[in-house]
Amino acid sequence: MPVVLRRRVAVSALVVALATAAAAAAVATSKTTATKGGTLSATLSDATGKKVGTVRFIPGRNGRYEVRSSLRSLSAGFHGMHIHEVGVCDPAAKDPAGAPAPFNSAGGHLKSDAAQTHSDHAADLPPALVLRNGTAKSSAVTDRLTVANLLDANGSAVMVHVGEDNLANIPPRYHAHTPDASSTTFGPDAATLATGDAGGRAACGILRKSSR
Ligand SMILES: [Cu+2]
Ligand SMILES: [Zn+2]
Repeated sequence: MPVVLRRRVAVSALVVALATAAAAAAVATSKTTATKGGTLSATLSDATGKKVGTVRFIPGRNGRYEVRSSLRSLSAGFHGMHIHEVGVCDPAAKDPAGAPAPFNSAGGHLKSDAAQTHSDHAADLPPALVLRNGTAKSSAVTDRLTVANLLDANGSAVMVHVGEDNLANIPPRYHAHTPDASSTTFGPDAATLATGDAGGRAACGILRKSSR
């Protein structure tokens, strides 16, 4: 190969290498931005105002958060746990029909895309397993969340539900028996795809930047 051509090949290889490195750096930057701002935490209270523990969001590598929870004073068994889209934990909240519905003020499950359904919501976390003494500890890593989404204009809240979360795992041999036309719906119905049927809201905590 003539020297000039060899140089050209070397230069274009260098250009490709630099472009690849720049692209990698751009990806790394966007992933870091996802969890920028340090640890977030929520102090959860039940509907009587009693504190039932904390959930912390610790930034990890590649835009991941480790979600570490330490809970108490809950009933034994599994409890659905999610992030809800509004940072308002009102124990006196009501449902649209006017019936008491503690913490309904926190809205539905946080999404990073409007088309998401349960259990693919950005919000969805593994359920909490509460021991016979009422305490629960859990740690899970998620790559679905960003600080921009968690701490957007209306904030967000961590919610522990009264009941278990079915994660919308309803095989198609089941069909809905609701009074509307959805009795022809096989598998998870609209309510399940919105919430996982975890029932009422046992404890709620507004997510904030942690001072620690
Ligand atoms: Cu929830
Ligand atoms: Zn969900």
